[in-house]
Amino acid sequence: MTILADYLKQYSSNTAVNDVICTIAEVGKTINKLLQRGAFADILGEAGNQNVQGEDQKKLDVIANNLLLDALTQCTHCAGVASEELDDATPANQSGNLLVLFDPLDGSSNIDINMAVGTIFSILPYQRSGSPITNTDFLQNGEKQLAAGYLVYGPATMMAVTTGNGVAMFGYDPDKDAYLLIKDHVQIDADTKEYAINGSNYRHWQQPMQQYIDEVIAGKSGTRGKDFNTRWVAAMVGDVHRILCRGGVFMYPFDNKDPKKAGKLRLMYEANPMALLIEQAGGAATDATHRILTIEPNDIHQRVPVVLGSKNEVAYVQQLHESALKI
Ligand code: AFP
Repeated sequence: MTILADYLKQYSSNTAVNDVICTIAEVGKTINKLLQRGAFADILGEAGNQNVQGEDQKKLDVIANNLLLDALTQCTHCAGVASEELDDATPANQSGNLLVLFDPLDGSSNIDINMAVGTIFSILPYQRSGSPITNTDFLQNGEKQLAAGYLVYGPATMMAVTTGNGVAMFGYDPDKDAYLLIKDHVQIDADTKEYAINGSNYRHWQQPMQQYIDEVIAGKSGTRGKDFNTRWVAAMVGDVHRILCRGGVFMYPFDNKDPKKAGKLRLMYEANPMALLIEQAGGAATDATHRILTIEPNDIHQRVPVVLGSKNEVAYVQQLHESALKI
Protein backbone atom coordinates (compact mmCIF):
# COMPACT_ATOMS: atom_id res chain seq x y z
CA MET A 1 0.00 0.00 0.00
CA THR A 2 1.29 3.48 -0.94
CA ILE A 3 1.30 6.12 1.78
CA LEU A 4 0.41 9.75 1.02
CA ALA A 5 3.98 11.14 1.32
CA ASP A 6 5.39 8.49 -1.06
CA TYR A 7 2.59 9.09 -3.59
CA LEU A 8 3.27 12.83 -3.56
CA LYS A 9 7.02 12.25 -4.00
CA GLN A 10 6.23 10.15 -7.08
CA TYR A 11 3.67 12.45 -8.74
CA SER A 12 4.51 15.95 -7.55
CA SER A 13 7.98 17.51 -7.86
CA ASN A 14 6.99 20.50 -5.71
CA THR A 15 8.29 19.41 -2.31
CA ALA A 16 6.93 22.57 -0.64
CA VAL A 17 3.39 21.75 -1.85
CA ASN A 18 3.85 18.15 -0.76
CA ASP A 19 4.91 19.28 2.73
CA VAL A 20 1.83 21.50 3.08
CA ILE A 21 -0.50 18.68 1.97
CA CYS A 22 1.09 16.32 4.51
CA THR A 23 0.80 19.00 7.21
CA ILE A 24 -2.93 19.34 6.53
CA ALA A 25 -3.28 15.54 6.50
CA GLU A 26 -1.70 15.36 9.96
CA VAL A 27 -4.18 17.93 11.29
CA GLY A 28 -6.91 15.80 9.72
CA LYS A 29 -5.88 12.92 11.99
CA THR A 30 -6.49 15.12 15.06
CA ILE A 31 -9.86 16.34 13.77
CA ASN A 32 -10.79 12.73 12.99
CA LYS A 33 -9.92 11.69 16.57
CA LEU A 34 -12.03 14.52 18.02
CA LEU A 35 -14.99 13.57 15.83
CA GLN A 36 -14.64 9.90 16.78
CA ARG A 37 -14.94 10.93 20.45
CA GLY A 38 -17.84 13.32 19.63
CA ALA A 39 -19.81 14.34 22.68
CA PHE A 40 -17.03 13.13 24.98
CA ALA A 41 -14.48 15.48 23.39
CA ASP A 42 -16.55 18.64 24.10
CA ILE A 43 -16.65 19.53 20.40
CA LEU A 44 -20.43 19.71 19.93
CA GLY A 45 -22.66 22.76 20.00
CA GLU A 46 -22.13 26.46 19.41
CA ALA A 47 -18.91 28.35 20.10
CA GLY A 48 -21.00 31.38 21.10
CA ASN A 49 -19.78 33.79 18.40
CA GLN A 50 -20.13 34.51 14.69
CA ASN A 51 -17.61 34.35 11.85
CA VAL A 52 -16.98 36.88 9.09
CA GLN A 53 -19.89 35.37 7.18
CA GLY A 54 -22.21 36.30 10.06
CA GLU A 55 -22.75 32.60 10.75
CA ASP A 56 -22.89 31.11 14.24
CA GLN A 57 -19.63 29.24 14.75
CA LYS A 58 -19.73 25.72 16.09
CA LYS A 59 -17.09 24.71 18.64
CA LEU A 60 -15.44 22.42 16.09
CA ASP A 61 -15.30 25.22 13.49
CA VAL A 62 -13.07 27.15 15.90
CA ILE A 63 -11.05 24.11 17.05
CA ALA A 64 -10.38 22.94 13.46
CA ASN A 65 -9.48 26.47 12.38
CA ASN A 66 -6.98 26.88 15.22
CA LEU A 67 -5.42 23.45 14.64
CA LEU A 68 -4.83 24.25 10.95
CA LEU A 69 -3.54 27.75 11.74
CA ASP A 70 -1.09 26.44 14.36
CA ALA A 71 0.24 23.73 12.03
CA LEU A 72 0.49 25.86 8.87
CA THR A 73 2.09 28.89 10.51
CA GLN A 74 4.90 26.54 11.57
CA CYS A 75 5.35 25.25 8.01
CA THR A 76 8.32 27.09 6.48
CA HIS A 77 6.81 26.97 3.00
CA CYS A 78 3.57 28.69 4.05
CA ALA A 79 3.72 32.49 3.72
CA GLY A 80 0.12 33.03 4.77
CA VAL A 81 -3.26 31.48 5.41
CA ALA A 82 -6.85 32.50 4.58
CA SER A 83 -9.69 30.81 6.42
CA GLU A 84 -13.48 30.87 6.13
CA GLU A 85 -13.50 31.58 9.86
CA LEU A 86 -11.24 34.67 9.82
CA ASP A 87 -11.91 38.14 8.37
CA ASP A 88 -8.38 38.65 7.05
CA ALA A 89 -5.48 36.47 5.95
CA THR A 90 -2.98 35.43 8.64
CA PRO A 91 0.75 35.92 7.96
CA ALA A 92 2.92 32.84 8.48
CA ASN A 93 6.52 32.63 7.22
CA GLN A 94 7.47 35.61 5.09
CA SER A 95 10.08 33.57 3.22
CA GLY A 96 7.50 30.99 2.23
CA ASN A 97 6.38 30.69 -1.39
CA LEU A 98 2.90 29.23 -0.84
CA LEU A 99 -0.47 30.58 0.26
CA VAL A 100 -2.99 28.19 1.83
CA LEU A 101 -6.76 28.72 1.97
CA PHE A 102 -9.21 26.48 3.76
CA ASP A 103 -12.69 25.88 5.04
CA PRO A 104 -11.61 24.16 8.26
CA LEU A 105 -14.89 22.41 8.95
CA ASP A 106 -17.31 22.21 6.03
CA GLY A 107 -20.83 21.07 6.85
CA SER A 108 -20.93 22.45 10.40
CA SER A 109 -24.68 21.83 10.61
CA ASN A 110 -23.86 18.09 10.46
CA ILE A 111 -21.52 18.02 13.50
CA ASP A 112 -24.22 17.69 16.17
CA ILE A 113 -26.13 15.02 14.23
CA ASN A 114 -23.11 12.75 13.63
CA MET A 115 -23.17 13.16 9.86
CA ALA A 116 -20.29 13.68 7.40
CA VAL A 117 -18.23 16.87 7.62
CA GLY A 118 -14.92 17.83 6.04
CA THR A 119 -11.95 20.14 5.57
CA ILE A 120 -11.39 21.77 2.16
CA PHE A 121 -8.03 23.28 1.16
CA SER A 122 -6.46 25.15 -1.73
CA ILE A 123 -2.76 25.98 -2.31
CA LEU A 124 -1.70 29.03 -4.35
CA PRO A 125 1.73 30.41 -5.21
CA TYR A 126 2.93 33.41 -3.21
CA GLN A 127 4.43 35.82 -5.74
CA ARG A 128 6.02 38.24 -3.22
CA SER A 129 8.07 35.89 -1.08
CA GLY A 130 10.02 37.90 1.49
CA SER A 131 7.30 40.56 1.87
CA PRO A 132 4.43 40.51 4.38
CA ILE A 133 1.27 39.00 2.85
CA THR A 134 -1.96 40.93 2.28
CA ASN A 135 -5.45 39.69 1.37
CA THR A 136 -4.76 40.85 -2.19
CA ASP A 137 -1.99 38.24 -2.59
CA PHE A 138 -4.70 35.56 -2.38
CA LEU A 139 -6.84 37.03 -5.18
CA GLN A 140 -5.73 34.61 -7.90
CA ASN A 141 -8.14 32.67 -10.12
CA GLY A 142 -8.62 28.96 -9.59
CA GLU A 143 -6.39 27.96 -12.50
CA LYS A 144 -3.43 29.28 -10.48
CA GLN A 145 -3.92 26.61 -7.77
CA LEU A 146 -0.88 24.39 -7.30
CA ALA A 147 -2.92 21.81 -5.42
CA ALA A 148 -6.35 21.30 -3.89
CA GLY A 149 -8.11 18.67 -1.85
CA TYR A 150 -10.40 17.76 0.98
CA LEU A 151 -10.62 15.51 3.99
CA VAL A 152 -14.04 13.92 4.47
CA TYR A 153 -14.78 12.68 7.98
CA GLY A 154 -17.45 10.09 7.40
CA PRO A 155 -17.70 6.50 8.63
CA ALA A 156 -14.08 6.50 7.44
CA THR A 157 -11.78 9.49 7.11
CA MET A 158 -10.55 9.91 3.54
CA MET A 159 -8.53 12.46 1.58
CA ALA A 160 -8.90 13.38 -2.08
CA VAL A 161 -6.08 15.48 -3.50
CA THR A 162 -4.74 16.79 -6.81
CA THR A 163 -1.45 18.49 -7.64
CA GLY A 164 -2.47 18.86 -11.27
CA ASN A 165 -1.76 15.28 -12.36
CA GLY A 166 -5.17 13.75 -11.74
CA VAL A 167 -7.02 12.96 -8.50
CA ALA A 168 -5.96 10.40 -5.91
CA MET A 169 -8.03 9.11 -2.99
CA PHE A 170 -6.52 7.97 0.30
CA GLY A 171 -8.11 6.28 3.29
CA TYR A 172 -6.90 7.01 6.81
CA ASP A 173 -6.07 3.71 8.56
CA PRO A 174 -6.10 4.37 12.33
CA ASP A 175 -4.34 1.06 13.00
CA LYS A 176 -1.39 2.18 10.87
CA ASP A 177 -1.90 5.91 11.63
CA ALA A 178 -1.39 6.53 7.92
CA TYR A 179 -3.23 7.65 4.78
CA LEU A 180 -3.06 4.79 2.30
CA LEU A 181 -3.74 5.07 -1.43
CA ILE A 182 -7.12 3.63 -2.37
CA LYS A 183 -7.50 4.93 -5.93
CA ASP A 184 -5.56 7.21 -8.28
CA HIS A 185 -6.50 8.67 -11.68
CA VAL A 186 -10.08 9.02 -10.40
CA GLN A 187 -12.46 9.63 -13.31
CA ILE A 188 -16.10 10.79 -13.29
CA ASP A 189 -18.61 9.43 -15.85
CA ALA A 190 -19.73 12.12 -18.29
CA ASP A 191 -23.41 11.26 -17.74
CA THR A 192 -25.38 10.71 -14.56
CA LYS A 193 -28.82 10.06 -13.13
CA GLU A 194 -28.02 11.50 -9.69
CA TYR A 195 -28.35 15.16 -8.68
CA ALA A 196 -27.73 17.00 -5.43
CA ILE A 197 -29.47 20.26 -4.55
CA ASN A 198 -31.36 21.72 -1.58
CA GLY A 199 -34.83 21.63 -3.17
CA SER A 200 -36.37 23.78 -0.43
CA ASN A 201 -34.91 26.81 -2.23
CA TYR A 202 -36.85 26.07 -5.46
CA ARG A 203 -39.07 29.17 -5.29
CA HIS A 204 -35.95 31.39 -4.99
CA TRP A 205 -34.12 30.05 -8.05
CA GLN A 206 -33.91 31.59 -11.49
CA GLN A 207 -36.15 30.04 -14.16
CA PRO A 208 -33.47 27.85 -15.89
CA MET A 209 -32.61 26.11 -12.60
CA GLN A 210 -36.31 25.59 -11.86
CA GLN A 211 -36.70 24.16 -15.39
CA TYR A 212 -33.76 21.79 -14.89
CA ILE A 213 -35.23 20.45 -11.64
CA ASP A 214 -38.71 20.15 -13.15
CA GLU A 215 -37.19 18.02 -15.93
CA VAL A 216 -35.23 15.66 -13.67
CA ILE A 217 -38.28 15.22 -11.42
CA ALA A 218 -40.43 14.45 -14.50
CA GLY A 219 -37.98 11.60 -15.21
CA LYS A 220 -38.82 9.04 -17.92
CA SER A 221 -42.14 10.71 -18.76
CA GLY A 222 -40.44 14.09 -19.31
CA THR A 223 -38.03 15.60 -21.82
CA ARG A 224 -35.00 13.86 -20.27
CA GLY A 225 -36.51 10.42 -20.97
CA LYS A 226 -34.84 8.85 -17.92
CA ASP A 227 -35.47 8.71 -14.19
CA PHE A 228 -33.13 10.50 -11.78
CA ASN A 229 -32.26 10.04 -8.12
CA THR A 230 -31.38 12.70 -5.58
CA ARG A 231 -28.96 12.96 -2.65
CA TRP A 232 -28.16 15.90 -0.33
CA VAL A 233 -25.48 15.56 2.35
CA ALA A 234 -25.64 19.24 3.41
CA ALA A 235 -21.85 19.15 3.43
CA MET A 236 -20.27 19.95 0.05
CA VAL A 237 -17.39 17.57 0.79
CA GLY A 238 -19.81 14.67 1.14
CA ASP A 239 -21.60 15.41 -2.13
CA VAL A 240 -18.33 15.98 -4.02
CA HIS A 241 -16.88 12.76 -2.57
CA ARG A 242 -19.91 10.83 -3.79
CA ILE A 243 -19.53 12.40 -7.25
CA LEU A 244 -15.83 11.45 -7.40
CA CYS A 245 -16.85 7.91 -6.41
CA ARG A 246 -19.87 7.38 -8.72
CA GLY A 247 -20.63 10.52 -10.73
CA GLY A 248 -23.47 12.97 -10.30
CA VAL A 249 -24.11 16.68 -10.31
CA PHE A 250 -24.04 19.06 -7.30
CA MET A 251 -25.70 22.46 -7.45
CA TYR A 252 -25.88 25.39 -5.07
CA PRO A 253 -27.27 27.94 -7.54
CA PHE A 254 -27.92 31.65 -7.23
CA ASP A 255 -31.12 32.28 -5.31
CA ASN A 256 -32.91 35.54 -4.61
CA LYS A 257 -33.30 34.89 -0.88
CA ASP A 258 -30.60 37.54 -0.52
CA PRO A 259 -30.01 39.04 -4.01
CA LYS A 260 -26.86 40.77 -2.70
CA LYS A 261 -25.27 37.34 -2.31
CA ALA A 262 -24.08 35.68 -5.55
CA GLY A 263 -24.57 32.27 -3.92
CA LYS A 264 -23.96 30.47 -0.63
CA LEU A 265 -20.62 28.82 -1.38
CA ARG A 266 -17.31 30.69 -1.28
CA LEU A 267 -15.14 30.86 -4.35
CA MET A 268 -11.63 30.81 -2.87
CA TYR A 269 -11.79 27.95 -0.37
CA GLU A 270 -14.81 25.89 -1.42
CA ALA A 271 -15.68 26.28 -5.13
CA ASN A 272 -12.13 26.65 -6.52
CA PRO A 273 -10.55 23.62 -4.80
CA MET A 274 -13.57 21.45 -5.56
CA ALA A 275 -13.65 22.69 -9.16
CA LEU A 276 -9.99 21.75 -9.64
CA LEU A 277 -10.60 18.25 -8.25
CA ILE A 278 -13.68 17.75 -10.43
CA GLU A 279 -11.97 18.98 -13.61
CA GLN A 280 -8.88 16.88 -12.89
CA ALA A 281 -11.25 13.89 -12.65
CA GLY A 282 -12.76 14.65 -16.07
CA GLY A 283 -15.81 16.54 -14.81
CA ALA A 284 -16.89 20.16 -15.18
CA ALA A 285 -17.47 23.01 -12.71
CA THR A 286 -19.30 26.26 -13.51
CA ASP A 287 -21.27 29.05 -11.87
CA ALA A 288 -24.05 27.85 -14.24
CA THR A 289 -22.57 29.68 -17.23
CA HIS A 290 -18.80 30.14 -16.74
CA ARG A 291 -15.94 27.87 -15.64
CA ILE A 292 -15.36 28.48 -11.94
CA LEU A 293 -11.58 28.27 -12.32
CA THR A 294 -11.52 31.33 -14.61
CA ILE A 295 -13.48 33.62 -12.26
CA GLU A 296 -11.25 36.54 -11.24
CA PRO A 297 -11.71 37.02 -7.46
CA ASN A 298 -12.14 40.43 -5.85
CA ASP A 299 -12.50 39.33 -2.23
CA ILE A 300 -11.20 36.30 -0.31
CA HIS A 301 -14.72 35.59 1.00
CA GLN A 302 -16.71 36.21 -2.15
CA ARG A 303 -19.54 33.81 -2.92
CA VAL A 304 -20.37 32.09 -6.20
CA PRO A 305 -23.13 29.87 -7.59
CA VAL A 306 -21.89 26.31 -8.15
CA VAL A 307 -22.84 23.57 -10.63
CA LEU A 308 -20.28 20.75 -10.78
CA GLY A 309 -19.87 17.06 -11.58
CA SER A 310 -20.53 14.85 -14.61
CA LYS A 311 -19.55 17.03 -17.54
CA ASN A 312 -22.52 16.34 -19.84
CA GLU A 313 -25.01 17.13 -17.07
CA VAL A 314 -23.15 20.35 -16.17
CA ALA A 315 -23.18 21.27 -19.87
CA TYR A 316 -26.94 20.67 -20.02
CA VAL A 317 -27.55 23.01 -17.06
CA GLN A 318 -25.33 25.60 -18.79
CA GLN A 319 -27.31 25.21 -22.02
CA LEU A 320 -30.60 25.88 -20.21
CA HIS A 321 -29.14 29.05 -18.67
CA GLU A 322 -27.66 30.28 -21.97
CA SER A 323 -30.92 29.62 -23.86
CA ALA A 324 -32.80 31.68 -21.26
CA LEU A 325 -30.31 34.53 -21.69
CA LYS A 326 -30.80 34.47 -25.50
CA ILE A 327 -34.58 34.99 -25.26
P1 AFP B 1 -22.26 24.84 6.88
O1 AFP B 1 -20.78 24.60 6.98
O2 AFP B 1 -22.69 26.18 7.44
O3 AFP B 1 -23.08 23.69 7.39
O4 AFP B 1 -22.58 24.98 5.32
C1 AFP B 1 -22.19 23.92 4.50
C2 AFP B 1 -22.32 24.41 3.07
O5 AFP B 1 -21.55 25.56 2.88
C3 AFP B 1 -21.94 23.32 2.07
O6 AFP B 1 -20.96 22.47 2.53
C4 AFP B 1 -23.25 22.60 1.84
O7 AFP B 1 -23.33 21.98 0.57
C5 AFP B 1 -24.27 23.72 1.97
O8 AFP B 1 -23.68 24.72 2.80
C6 AFP B 1 -25.53 23.26 2.63
O9 AFP B 1 -26.41 24.36 2.60
P2 AFP B 1 -27.90 24.17 3.12
O10 AFP B 1 -27.78 24.04 4.62
O11 AFP B 1 -28.57 25.45 2.69
O12 AFP B 1 -28.46 22.95 2.50
